[in-house]
Order: sequence, then C-alpha cells, then structure tokens
Amino acid sequence: MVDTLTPVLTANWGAERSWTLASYEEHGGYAGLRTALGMAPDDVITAVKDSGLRGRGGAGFPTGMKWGFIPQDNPKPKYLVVNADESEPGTCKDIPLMMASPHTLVEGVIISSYAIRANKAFIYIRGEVLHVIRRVQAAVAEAYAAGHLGTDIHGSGYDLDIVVHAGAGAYICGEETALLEGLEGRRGQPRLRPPFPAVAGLYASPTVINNVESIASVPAIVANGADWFASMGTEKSKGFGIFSLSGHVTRPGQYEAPLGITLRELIDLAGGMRAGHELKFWTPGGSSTPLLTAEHLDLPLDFEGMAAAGTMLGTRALQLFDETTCVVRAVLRWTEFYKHESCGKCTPCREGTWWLVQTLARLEKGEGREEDLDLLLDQCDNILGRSFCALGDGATSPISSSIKFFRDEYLAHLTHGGCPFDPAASTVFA
Ligand code: L3W
Ligand code: SF4
Repeated sequence: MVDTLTPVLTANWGAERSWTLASYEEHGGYAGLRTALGMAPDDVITAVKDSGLRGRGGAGFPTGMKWGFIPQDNPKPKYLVVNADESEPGTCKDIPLMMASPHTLVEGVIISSYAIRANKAFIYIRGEVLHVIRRVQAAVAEAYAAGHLGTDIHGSGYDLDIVVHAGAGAYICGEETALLEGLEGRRGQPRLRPPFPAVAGLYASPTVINNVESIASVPAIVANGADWFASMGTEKSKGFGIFSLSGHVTRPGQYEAPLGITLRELIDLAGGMRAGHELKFWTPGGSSTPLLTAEHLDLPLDFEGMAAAGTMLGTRALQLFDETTCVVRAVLRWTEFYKHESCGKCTPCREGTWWLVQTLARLEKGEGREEDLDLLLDQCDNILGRSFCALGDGATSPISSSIKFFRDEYLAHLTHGGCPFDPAASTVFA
C-alpha cells in the first residue's frame, strides 16, 4: 500500500515496471544528474545544505554539512557508502524504495558522489534480501549501459563505479562503522568515533555514509531546487519522508508525506485503526525509539516534535498496537532481538541485554517480584550512555518508556500470575 501527500520518492511506484530504466526516464528520471553535471561539485553540496535535508536513517544529521566535512585537500580517494542494511524492527521503507524505484537511488548515488568527488561508491544491502540485491544490481547494470555510470559520464570528464555489496545478516552492520568493518571484510563491530567516517572511513579514507532515502532525495532537490524542498516540512525538519505504518491499522504500508504530519493524520490516510479497536501504544521510528501512546497522536512527526516528547523521529517506522496487545510481551520480543544482535564488543550491552531478557521474561510469566521493575530500570541505567554504540542505548528505550506509561500493566502480570491478555486477540506478538 502506498499513499502520498508529496509525490516525489514514491511518485512512480505504481507505474508499469517502475524499476526499469525506461520507466524511470519516461517519468523524468536522470534529469537531476544532467543538471548536477553542469554544476560545480561545491554548488551541489550548497544546494543540499540549503535544502535542509537531514539524514533519513534515524539520527537526522544535516546531509549537506556531512558532505562538507570531506577534506578535499586530502590526497586519498573519497568514497560514498549507502547504508541499505535496513534491519531496525518495524523499519521497512528503504527496501520498498529499492524494489520499486532502484534508479532513484542509483541517480542519487551518482550526484552525491560527484558532489564529494568520489570515483567509487558502495551500496551495502542487508544480505537476507536477495531479491533487492538483484534488483539494485540490475539497475546499476542498466545505468552503465546507458552511460550514466563508468568513465566520462555524459562527456563531463567525471568517472564513477558503483559496487553493490551484500551484507551477511547482522543488525549491527547498520551502525555505520560496523558496516565499514564488514565492507573491509572483517567482523562487523563498531569502531570508536571520532574519527568520524568523513575524516577516516572506508580504508581509512574520507567517506560519506548516508541512508538510502537520504541519497534518493538528492535527485529531486537538484532538479527542483533547494527552495522547493525547503518549502515542505517544518522549520527545522524540511522536506518529505516515507512513513511506514504497520501493526493494527486498516491499511498498513508506505505513506509519503511532509515531515511534521501527525500520526492522527496518517492513521486517517490509512483507513483508521482496525475496526472496533483503539490505539494503545506506538513507536515513532522503530523499536529503538521510546514508545508513545494515544496521548501523543497530535504531535508533529518531525525531529523537534519527537525530541520534545522524549523520543526520536528515527526511521519513521510507525508500529501501531491496539488495546489487545500486551506491552510487556511486545517489549520482551524486542529485547530478545537486541540480546541476539548485540555484537558483544562492550560489556554493558553484551551482559546487560542478557539480564534485561532474564528479568523481563520472569515478569511476563508472572514469576517476578514488584522490585523487578526498579531492577529493570537500574539495568537500563547501566546500559544507557555506557554502551559503545547506539544498539545498547536503543535496547533500553522500549523498556524504560513502557514502564513510564504502563507500570500498572507490568504489575498486573504479577497479580494475575502471568499474562492477563488473550494472545489470540492480538494479531501482533501473539
Ligand atoms: C562528522 C561530526 N560526522 C555526527 C555523522 C556520523 C553519522 C551521522 C549521525 O545512529 C541513529 C541511532 C539509532 N563530524 C559528526 C559526524 N556525524 N557527528 O552524523 O551520527 P549519530 O552519532 O548522531 O547517529 P548514528 O550512530 O549514525 C543512528 C537510530 O538511528 N535508529 C536506528 C536506525 C536503524 C536503521 C536500520 O534499520 N538500518 O536505520 C532508529 O531510530 O538508534 O540513534 O553519519 O558519522 N562531528
Ligand atoms: Fe556491540 Fe552492543 Fe557494544 Fe554496540 S553497544 S558495540 S552492539 S556490544
């Protein structure tokens, strides 16, 4: 299901064979590339800076500023790496984008590489999605055949090669420095930052790493201008984005809309919650972002609005749960995921996620004690801010936020001697 209020990234998803070069060019594709090649690289960076585009992978770092960090006086090669290792629970925007319109990404890679003066770019795709890897490989091959890639692209004197790299199925490789380790052939574990990749990234060379959706937004910015992009969204969160609705909603799917839209408006677009049920809790940007409740339906879904509510916009992975879902069970499922995916490099996360699962599991079974709630919060305190990377911090988000909003539901498991919910009533986490 795709619905759009800002038909840009998803505009052609419904076109016949939308993933082919012919279809993409028929709908104006590669116009941005021709415009960019007629500009000085620094002017492309300025356009992206002026547009206000912020990273769409979760953190919201200004994209043009990141490109500006690449030291052009450094004689080493520069690289562009696309983080297409989409694995955050609930996050499902980059994979549909690459399936429906891989050329939007490929065109974005060429323009972005030109801007930072990179002659080699990598698209790192999570290994489990073989169909996506094949589709992007086919688009890259079509782009080479059409002269959009290779040497002297369209007579500009600019050369670029793209390598499509398949990951090996580790969530941690979505962390940018672990991704670089994986790309270099080592075990995927994060590196200490600084130095940030912009200074010393792939093969210790200056490297820009951006999310798929960030790079896919670039062709439209170059083709239509920075002001056009900045006219959408909110004061500090410009432009549009893909909002992925999943869970207990009538029409789950991708909804492209300006940043700052509210969840209430998105649920309306999606036909409402499933009939006869009400929203109980939701994640704004995947399970690593603290949960919110029905009280937060009218907050702007932008970086500032979510920060003010004590959470993060993240990847706009809106997982919606109605009153039939046990929040303790949902949180236990996510925590088991983090424990499984912890790379083991640092003690707070490696040991802490194991303890979180032990404590949560006994509470969920009704075998815990009331003091276990404070114990859980203490365990979170010992992980948050003390882990080597964001995975450890993210593991604490669903726990601490669910205890804040649903302490009584945790306690009900103790008085009931187990989960008070009927697992058959909820279609999620049953
Ligand atoms: C140069 C500086 N570069 C920061 C760059 C940095 C990176 C970007 C953001 O985590 C979040 C995380 C997850 N000089 C710089 C600099 N940079 N200072 O800016 O950096 P940072 O540290 O703010 O975030 P991060 O470690 O990249 C990303 C959240 O996203 N998340 C997870 C998403 C998961 C996926 C997936 O499924 N693949 O996207 C969900 O919300 O919790 O907070 O490039 O180098 N001084
Ligand atoms: Fe690895 Fe977890 Fe530490 Fe990150 S926080 S380095 S995933 S053990």
